[in-house]
Amino acid sequence: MQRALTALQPTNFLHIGNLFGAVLPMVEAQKDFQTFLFVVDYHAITLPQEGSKLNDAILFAVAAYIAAGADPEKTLIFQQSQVSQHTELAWILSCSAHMGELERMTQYKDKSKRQTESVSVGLLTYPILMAADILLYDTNIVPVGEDQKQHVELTRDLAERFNKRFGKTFVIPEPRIPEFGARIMGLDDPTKKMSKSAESPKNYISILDEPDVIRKKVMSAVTDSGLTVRYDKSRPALANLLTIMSLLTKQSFKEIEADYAGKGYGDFKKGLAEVLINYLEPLQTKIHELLEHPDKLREIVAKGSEKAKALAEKKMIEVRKKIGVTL
Ligand code: AQP
Repeated sequence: MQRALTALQPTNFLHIGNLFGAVLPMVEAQKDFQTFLFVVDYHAITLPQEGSKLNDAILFAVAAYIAAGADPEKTLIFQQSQVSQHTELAWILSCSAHMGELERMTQYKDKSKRQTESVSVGLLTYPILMAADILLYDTNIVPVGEDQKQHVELTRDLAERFNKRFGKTFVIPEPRIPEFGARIMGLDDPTKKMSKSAESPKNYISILDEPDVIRKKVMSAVTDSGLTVRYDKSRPALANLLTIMSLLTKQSFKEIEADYAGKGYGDFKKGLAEVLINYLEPLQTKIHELLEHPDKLREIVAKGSEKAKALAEKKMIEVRKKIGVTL
């Protein structure tokens, strides 16, 4: 069976972009793939974190995956830091990665620009750790949002470089970008992707947002000055809201347009807010229920991490032999 793998950084919330771009495609992949869904806590520390909050964020991420439909019986749910082979392989890969390749990464350029203090080496080299995350498990496909495509391409380059030098070792993974929902844009700025680290919470809909917060955020979402509710790429703000509506209701743009024929943006936004509230409510209830039993979540992660470690070690035995450090 082919393998699908994706991971998210732990934060105390996920936004609907994370849900539609990465988590739900992975839930879908459970039908046809052996699936790996994990929390990349070592990626999170590329930016300053408070230890106690990180711990809660890890548990929240696991609860969110399960609430969204990840089944621990089918999907290996684990924690990156508990499988030390990830950092070991990252070091080995970093010795063949080029500075120029890393400096070219759009996400590095964006995030380093936003840093007020000096930029950590980890922020620059994190795509190598991501490559290790993927290559350790002979991953065939990586369901990710559009923003991560460049990192999966770097992973492919590093794998090909290693295979060429030391003989076939790594499977070359393919990014799987959802046709729809791969790039949900910020509600306050439709030219940039919805982002957890956005300056204003008005940028995103958190999957934990309360009904009133959702109403306020949607009503204040940027729109252009048009009047009719019609999908048009040249009106990116409305196009983004229509995309979100379509993802939530599974309706086509034509069907949504028909529902709002003769009505204005205000009505459409009101409708979208209610759809979002109804969509997120059962997910929120489930997340809160799961978080009431943190020990169960810890057990799932511990079991998953143990299984992942065994698979990762198998790959590392091969890697260590190939590079010549096994005596
Ligand atoms: N706006 C988005 N639309 C669709 N998919 C998205 N993803 C992120 N933003 C969108 C996908 O969600 C996963 C999260 O990966 P991550 O935890 O490494 O975070 P990220 O890619 O850096 O994006 P975030 O979550 O918004 O955080 P910041 O603010 O740190 O950039 C990935 O599969 C990503 O593609």
